[in-house]
This record gives sequence, C-alpha cells and structure tokens, in this order.
Amino acid sequence: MKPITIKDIRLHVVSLPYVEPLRTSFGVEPAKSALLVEVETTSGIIGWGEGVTEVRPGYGYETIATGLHITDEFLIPSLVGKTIEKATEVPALLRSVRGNNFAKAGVEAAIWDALARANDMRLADYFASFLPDGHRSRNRATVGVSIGIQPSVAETTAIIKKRLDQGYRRIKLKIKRGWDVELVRGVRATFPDISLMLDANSDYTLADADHLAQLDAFNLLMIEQPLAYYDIYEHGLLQKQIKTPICLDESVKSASDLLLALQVDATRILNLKPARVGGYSESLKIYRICVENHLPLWIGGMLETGVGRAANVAFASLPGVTLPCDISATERYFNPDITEPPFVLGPESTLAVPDGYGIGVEVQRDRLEEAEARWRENYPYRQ
Ligand code: OSB
Ligand code: MG
Repeated sequence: MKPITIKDIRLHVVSLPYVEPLRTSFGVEPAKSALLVEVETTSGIIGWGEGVTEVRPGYGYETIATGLHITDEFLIPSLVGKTIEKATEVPALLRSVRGNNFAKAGVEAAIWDALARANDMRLADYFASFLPDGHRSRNRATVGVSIGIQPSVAETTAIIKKRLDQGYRRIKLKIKRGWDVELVRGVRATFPDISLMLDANSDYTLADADHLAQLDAFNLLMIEQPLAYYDIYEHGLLQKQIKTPICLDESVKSASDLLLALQVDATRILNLKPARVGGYSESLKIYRICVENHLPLWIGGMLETGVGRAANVAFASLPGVTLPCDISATERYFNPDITEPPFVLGPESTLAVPDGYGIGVEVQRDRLEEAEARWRENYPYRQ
C-alpha cells in the first residue's frame, strides 16, 4: 500500500433540499445540512468524507458549528503534513481531542477515501483488507427504508405501499409516545407479513415498559433505541420485560459501549452508524465484536449526501452486516444529490457498490458550490 501525505484539508458546509423530510420523535429538518471534508494529498489525490453533524443538537450533541470549530482548530492541525500508511492510524493522531465523534468521522472518512484512491482500490476492498479472509465485499448492500412520523395511519400505509412497490423489503417506522401501538396495529391490518421495525429515538422511559410490551403482538424485527440516548443499563432492564428485540442506536458510541451493552443484554441487534462511533476504524472494531458474538448488525443512516452514503454502502457490503441497512436510493433523499452516479435500488432490495476507486462516486463541483451558496443564504451567521 502506498502511503499518503496530507497537504491540505478543506471544509464545505452544504444545504440540500430533501425530496421528503423525515419526521422523528425529536423533530424534522426541512433541508439536509452537511459538513463535507475534502482532503488533498501531496500527490494531488482528493478524498471526501462526511460526518453527520446537523444544525441542531437533536440526534447527537454536535452541530455544524461545533463541527467547524473542532475540525478547523484541532483536527486539521493534527493532520496536515502527516504521512499516513493506513487509515486505521488516524484515531491515534486525533487522540488529544475527546468526544466529537461526528467531526472526527468526517476527516477520517476523507482519509479512507484518499488512501483507497491512492492505491487504485474500492473503499469496500480497502475495508475488507483489515478483516480476516472470508470477509470480502459482497459488492452490494441489502437495504430498507425509514418512514417518518405521518399525520395518520392511512398516510403511513400509503407510503409503505409506495416503498414496497419500489422494491424495498424492510420498512422502519418512526414512533413516539402517543404514536405507537395504534399505528402498528393499523399497519399490520393492511400488511400482516412485511418485514417491519420501529425506531423511537429515545422517546420513552422504563415506566413505559408495560405499554411497549403491547408491541410484542405484532411480530416486529426490533425496536430501536426506546430509552434515553445515553442509557445502556435500563435498556437491559426493559429487554427483560418485552419480547421484541431491542436494537441500540444513539447509546453505542464506541466498541467499549457495545461490550457493556452485550454484558447487560441491552442490545440484541446493533445499528452501527460509523459517524456515531467516530469513524470507520472504530466501526471495524465493532464489526469484529458483532461477528465474534453472533450479534446481528446493520448500518444506520443519517440522510447522508452521496459522499457519506457511498462510504456506508461500501461498509454495508461486508458480510458481517447481516440485516438490511437504513441506506436508501438517492431519489428517496435528493434530486439531484451532489455526487454522481446516483444509487439506484436493484434486485432484492439492494444497492450496488460502485466500481470506481475510493467511495466510487464523484462530487460535482457545480452542485457543491450551489449547495454551499444555499447554506450561506439560509444560515447567514456563518458567513
Ligand atoms: O435514528 O436512525 C435514526 C435520521 C436522522 C436522525 C436519526 C435517524 C435517522 C434515520 C434515517 O432513521 C435513515 C436514513 O438515512 O435513511
Ligand atoms: Mg435510530
């Protein structure tokens, strides 16, 4: 493997209108805002990465503004001028900064892309090179679709029908207190057999255990993150009171969190969002823990632009990712995205890993500039 030397790291804040916003238990954003990281090497290779900072500290505590601050002032100076042989060296270079996983994940992802491109490799194959034989990329990711909170059951079933007709084979519904059992009962009346799961985004407390146990009647694949975003222990207590498998999302921010969650039976399935755990190096550690413990694993999404989506598709193509992922086709999110080619839903609810090197998609400079201008118009405090 050829090493890279980092010449420059540039940040781009973009705003992209959603085709359809996603309402969760903590709210809705009208447009996608993203902090994109562009790494340039001394040999002129460009790598791209995307953390998942949002405008508000809703899903995680980081925001676009904290991402800019941490990346600009602390992460970039730790990396510029450094020669990197393996992308897994990056976390050690960023060790002096605690937390701020989304910001770290953005720069780490750009370095993964640059190293793969510098070595004429697809990112999926570069990921696999850190795993034992038998973990080669399957060249496609099996995916599902996430459906936001709708005004009624009828509107929810109409969207589910549209998604099933498009070829998605696993449906995730966002729920919140007061929008759960009756929703699922209504949906199951129309679709008794579809592969169905729920995501509560931390809206409940342990006092809701009896209420949540009513969901056991509906043959759900899992319920994602019912309790507090920082909690592991009480999810283990809740799992004793409900049969539906619990899948942690927000609470698992490192391999160490996952080991604790396994110890207290707080997660029977894992939603891994590489940015949430600080990047793909930590994600590979978590991947190995899941394989060793036979823990079903899937890759979650944060409505990423094509930059983040492409890297997640590459990771999701690894065989230890055993359940459908929250990575849908480009047309479900943006029209157009800032990268080409788009991801198109293929046979058996899959997205193909692109053939190109690195993340395999190319940022379109004209669209990037347009999306940066849109951010500046909407968020003038950052000008
Ligand atoms: O909890 O998985 C979540 C989007 C924003 C914030 C949190 C979540 C989500 C999703 C998006 O569910 C799924 C996707 O990217 O398709
Ligand atoms: Mg979730």
